Amino acid sequence: MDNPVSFERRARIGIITIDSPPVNALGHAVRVGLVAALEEAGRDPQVEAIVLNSAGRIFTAGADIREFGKPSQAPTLPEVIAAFDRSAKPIVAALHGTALGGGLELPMGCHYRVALAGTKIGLPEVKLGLLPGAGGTQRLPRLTGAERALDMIVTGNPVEAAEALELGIVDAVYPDGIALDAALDFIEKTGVDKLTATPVSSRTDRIANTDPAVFAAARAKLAKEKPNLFSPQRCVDAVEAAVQFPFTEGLARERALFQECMASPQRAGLIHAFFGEREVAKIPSLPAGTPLRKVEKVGVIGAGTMGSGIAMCFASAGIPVTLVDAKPEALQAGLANVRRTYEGNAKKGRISAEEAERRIALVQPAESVDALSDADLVIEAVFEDMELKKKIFAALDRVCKQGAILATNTSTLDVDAIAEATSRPQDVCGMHFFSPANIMRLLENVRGEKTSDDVIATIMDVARRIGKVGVLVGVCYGFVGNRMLHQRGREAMSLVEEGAAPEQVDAVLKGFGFPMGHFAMSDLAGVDVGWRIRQERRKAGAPDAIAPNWLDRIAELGRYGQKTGAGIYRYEQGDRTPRPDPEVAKILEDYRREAGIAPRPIDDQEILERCLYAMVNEGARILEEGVALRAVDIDVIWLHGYGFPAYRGGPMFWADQVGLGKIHDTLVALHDKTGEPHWKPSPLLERLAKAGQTFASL
Ligand code: 3H9
Repeated sequence: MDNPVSFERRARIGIITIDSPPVNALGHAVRVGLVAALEEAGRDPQVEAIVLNSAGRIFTAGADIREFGKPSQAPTLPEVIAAFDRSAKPIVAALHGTALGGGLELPMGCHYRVALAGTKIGLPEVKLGLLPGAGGTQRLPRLTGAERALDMIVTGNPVEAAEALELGIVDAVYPDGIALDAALDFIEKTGVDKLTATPVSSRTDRIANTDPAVFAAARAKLAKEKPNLFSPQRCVDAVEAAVQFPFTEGLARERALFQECMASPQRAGLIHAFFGEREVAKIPSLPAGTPLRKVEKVGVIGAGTMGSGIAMCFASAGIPVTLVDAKPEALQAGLANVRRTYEGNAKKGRISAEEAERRIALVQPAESVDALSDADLVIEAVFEDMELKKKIFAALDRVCKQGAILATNTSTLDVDAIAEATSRPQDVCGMHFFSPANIMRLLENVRGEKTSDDVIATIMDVARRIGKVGVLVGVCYGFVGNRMLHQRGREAMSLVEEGAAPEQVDAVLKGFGFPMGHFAMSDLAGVDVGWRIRQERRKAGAPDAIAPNWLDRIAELGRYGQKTGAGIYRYEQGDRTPRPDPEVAKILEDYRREAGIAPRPIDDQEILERCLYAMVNEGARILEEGVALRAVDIDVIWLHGYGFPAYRGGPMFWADQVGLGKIHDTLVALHDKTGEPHWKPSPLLERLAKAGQTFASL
């Protein structure tokens, strides 16, 4: 492989260039190259100042994350940065695109930094369960003061170049052009002789008078907002060390804390989540170079909450949408929702008022599907009624141009049966958005039996264009996410039937890291929604239909959840906090008595195992059937659609950490005890457990 770092001299300036696509990560070869180039610059008597820059669209994305967990190879990143820090010749880093993590720590080891406008600059390590481990926690406070550094390091959020200038992270911002030219201009304007090789590490002016209260406040805030996370608290410890100790000691403290984070299971889970999000975009079965269909005009049918939310996904990406609803009042309500949302975004300063108007104008109303004759992609989002959907697809078949992609947003119905209502099943697929569609990042793209490869490639690309995490799934009831949720729901209901309180089940799931418990989520989504689905499943004689239970009783009483002020919990006026309700306790008591169930105390461990192992077993079945391509696809669905805690990596990754042998044995014990068929371990889980393997090994 070519050397990813090159050196050249232009007159009195030595230029070091990193060129390591795709993101100039600072892997071993780059680190070796950087040290060699710096030595060459140091040796060359004609070089008076040095520029560090890089090729491509990203300055550098930081340390090479793929090296984590492997033995480190010298020179390490801190060693490379130390060499830059002590260079006798002044070094100017030329930033463009993105400078993140080690990709900012390295420039902070230089003596000056210039950036092109718009460059994103930050230390996002905390999002990977880490802290900046190459001097970032020691040098950033020396540039910005401890308080701002703490904020950037603990949130991991980057700032743009203009703000970085205000904060003191960079010394100059250039409007556009080439970063190298900007650095050369900076040197020329300053004068080579005037540049000094004063390292950031030697500065103390910005941290000298730090109020120790900022650390206590940061710790208290984290304990409240992110009680389960390990690395944010270590970030605070490391920044505190910057103000408490001389640089070298602070650096040693940072290193020790970094190693603690590196060894934590949260780091492994978060890095799995990072790569998983990128992995799901790759569909191994698609032939290389599968062409993409053009998607420039979109139609959405159904102007309800879902349909108008989907329309906004496209409008936000600058793609015009025709929103169709046969009922004029529904159409007006949908458009009003679009307007309200965008105007609200503008009010909160998330977008400009002009941008809000531009997006609103991109959504055009129509009362008939006839308006969709030139749409490239149509997404149907009417309510779950097979006959209605078939009618709509037959109409689309008549109206839409050849090559248009016809997608259904169904969450429960058979995409293949819908496709059969058209003469072009190869163009039909599912695009299952999650509510609220304009906010939730997950998109289950459903491949029907006859969906063509180019349709699959196109909808995966569409997901990327509208900022969603698209995951390809096959046809089955509930696809991947809801099918597994159904298992968790059944267990949660059974646990309450047997004696647990709904709030106990929810507390266990929240303690595990879900943002809300199962029953609080039911109240949010509407208890009637699950009730109707259960009734349909019973009517259809589905093998996994759940027998009538206490939750049906709650729905029968009109307690539909937040929207009716009471559901499984009670709610106070204008407050969404779920509060345990004595009336529900009474309903449960009566229900158990009538059903002849003697309630028993249930411990938290049993709740956790039954809720989650049921999901893992279903996930294994889903994998076996090929409904999900890989275990990581299931993980990503749960991370982005259902709030599975990212630091646990997703249900299948988590199961691997627990040990498939242990899960298998618990499933067998539950099956022996209850005789319930759903507790029978799936053949895949059984095979992996017996071979001592993991889902990741598949
Ligand atoms: C760190 O620096 C630790 C130090 O403090 C201490 C060390 C001692 N390494 O996201 P994309 C891959 S921790 C390896 O699709 P975009 C990525 O997987 C690091 N690979 O592009 C993908 O591969 P593939 C702190 C990386 O334009 C390809 O590059 N830094 C890395 O949408 C393209 O990525 C971060 O946390 C990496 N560091 O977004 C930044 N980064 O094609 C992490 C990316 O095989 N990176 N890849 O699927 C990002 O946030 C985004 O990638 C970035 C570009 C915004 C840079």
